[in-house]
Amino acid sequence: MAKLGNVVFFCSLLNFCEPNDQSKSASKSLNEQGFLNKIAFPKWNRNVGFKNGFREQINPENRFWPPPQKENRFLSLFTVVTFPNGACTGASGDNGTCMTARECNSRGGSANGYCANGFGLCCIFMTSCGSSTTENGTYFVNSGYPSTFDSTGSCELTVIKSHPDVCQIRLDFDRFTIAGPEKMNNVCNQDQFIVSGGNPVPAICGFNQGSHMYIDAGIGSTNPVKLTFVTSGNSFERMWKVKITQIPCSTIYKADEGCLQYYTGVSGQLKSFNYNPSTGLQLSNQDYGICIRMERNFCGIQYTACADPVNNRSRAFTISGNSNTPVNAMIGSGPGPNNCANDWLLVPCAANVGRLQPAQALCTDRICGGTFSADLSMQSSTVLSTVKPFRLWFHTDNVEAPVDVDNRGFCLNYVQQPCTNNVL
Ligand SMILES: [Ca+2]
Repeated sequence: MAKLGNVVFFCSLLNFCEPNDQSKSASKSLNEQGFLNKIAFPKWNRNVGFKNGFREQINPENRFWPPPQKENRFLSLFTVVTFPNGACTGASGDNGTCMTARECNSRGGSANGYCANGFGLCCIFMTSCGSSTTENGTYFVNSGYPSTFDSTGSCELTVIKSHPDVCQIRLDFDRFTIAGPEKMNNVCNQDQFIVSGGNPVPAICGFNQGSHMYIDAGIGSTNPVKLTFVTSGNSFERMWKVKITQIPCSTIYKADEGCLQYYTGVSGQLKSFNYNPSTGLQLSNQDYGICIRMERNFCGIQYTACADPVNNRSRAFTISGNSNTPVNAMIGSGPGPNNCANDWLLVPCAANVGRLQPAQALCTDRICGGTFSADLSMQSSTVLSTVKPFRLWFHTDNVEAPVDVDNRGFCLNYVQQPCTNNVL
C-alpha cells in the first residue's frame, strides 16, 4: 500500500545538487551508508573529469568500462529522490503521512513540517462536519477547532476505506469533551457520539479524552463507517479531535474480533467511558468487550481498582448501589440485592488474590456494587483471572434511579501474570 514520493532536482554539469541543507547531510550519510530512507543519489565519482565539455573517465582502470553513453550524460542532469509515504510527526505534534507538497495539496491535506530528511512534507489530514475521508490518519475535529463548539446540531464524518484490505478502524479520542449524561438514569440524551455502519457500538458522551474504540469495518470496500457527534440542549463548551486509523486485515496490530477496546502490553489501565472520580457518571446502555492482548509467556491477568485521589472512599469501581454511601462488592447473575442482574463488569472466573475465598466465590464472573472484589466484601481486592484470551465485558441497562446513584463506572489497573506453577 505504501506509495512513493518523488522529488526531482536539476543539477548543472559544473555544480553538485544543493537543494537545501538537509540534503547535504543526507548526501553525507548516503556516502557513508550507501542509502538512507530510500533516498538515492547517483554515486559521484571524484575521478571524473571534464574535457572538451564531455565527461571522460581518467582513472586508468576505467578503460575496461564501456565508453560513456550520451544517455548516461543526460541522466546525470537529474537526481530523483524517492521516499516512502510513511508515517511522520508534524511540527504541531499531529501524526501525518510523508509526501510531496504537490501530493499533499492534491489529496486535501496541509503540510506541517518536513520529513524524509527534508525531501518530503509531513501532510496532516484534518476535517470536520459534513465531509468524508479516505485518508488513513485523518483527524475529525469539531467545527471551529481548536476553539470550542457551543451550539446544537449534528456533525458527521464518513470514513471510506483507503484500501479494500482495511477491516478495522481505530478511533483515538485525543480530545473528547461533550455534555455528559443526565443525572437520573445516566443516559446520554443531550450530546452523543454515535458510530454507525460497523459493528454495534454503544453511544457515549461526556469526557473521554485518552480513550479509544475499534470499529469493525467489515470485508470489502462498501459500507462506509459514519462518525456522528450530536449536540443538543444547554450551552456547553465542546471539543473533539478524533484520530482515525485504518487497519488492514493482515496486520499484527489488528484487534481481536469482538473487542471495542483493545489493549497491549504487560500492564496498563482500563476505564469505562466518561469515568472520572470527581464528576464522571457511569453511562447507561453500554454493552461491549474489552480485550487485553496476551503477551508472550503470560498466562493470567490481575486487576486492581485505580487510586482515587478525590474521594475518601474510592469510587474507582462503583457500578451499582448508591455510591454516596459505602457499598460492598456484589457478584453473580441471579436475582437479589447482592447480585448483578442489571449492570456489571464480567471478569471470567475471577478470584481474589491473597484472600481466602468463601465457597460461593471460588470463581465468579459478574462483579458490580461499589467495591472491586470477587466476593461480597467491603474491602477491595486484587482479582485474578486465568481465562484466555484476556477479556472483560461491561454491561449497563438504561435505569439507575432510585437504587443506583452517582456511580462512576470503573478504572482498573491490569498486570499480566507470568506462566508459573501458580498461573496456568
Ligand atoms: Ca443501570
